[in-house]
Amino acid sequence: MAIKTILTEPNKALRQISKPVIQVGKSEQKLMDDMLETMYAANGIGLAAIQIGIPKRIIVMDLSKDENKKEPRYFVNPVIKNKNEINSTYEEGCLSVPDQFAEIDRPKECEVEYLDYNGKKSFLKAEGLLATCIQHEMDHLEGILFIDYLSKLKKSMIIKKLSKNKLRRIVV
Ligand code: GNR
Ligand code: NI
Repeated sequence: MAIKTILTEPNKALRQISKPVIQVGKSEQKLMDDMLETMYAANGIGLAAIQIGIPKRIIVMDLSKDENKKEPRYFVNPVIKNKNEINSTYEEGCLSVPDQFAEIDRPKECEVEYLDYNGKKSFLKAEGLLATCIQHEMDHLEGILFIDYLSKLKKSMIIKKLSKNKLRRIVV
């Protein structure tokens, strides 16, 4: 397993549309292992493959609060089958938008069809933070970031800040 570098906005790679996985084989499983390790190292609760520069429709997640009780989840080629018309609001953050947070509305519940770590067809009904996180990750597969839902002004302020931080990192 290996910890990979997480791409941060602004970065065109994050805007790609990720490609479906044809078969869940050894290389996809290795990618999922690396993604999970990278996510844990960054203290995130979810990660999409594109965040480490790989445009494949793969997501990993772990919402467990207890570090000693890991509950990794893997989603390959996820598709939302149904979503609640009622929204709920969560304060979202993103490892690709470091240190920025905003309240985002999304459907409160959703049903997802996907392949698991072993390539087995699976189905999940999600609500609460799990539903929010799955939708946040599935947005990454379409090149969408949570800041895209903010006003033009708020979004441009965040991108400006991130660009400045990137420059400073090069200088120091
Ligand atoms: O770590 C993360 N926390 C989080 C909090 C609220 C809603 C979504 C998320 S996902 C984020 C990790 C990440 O960037 N995944 O793409
Ligand atoms: Ni994210």
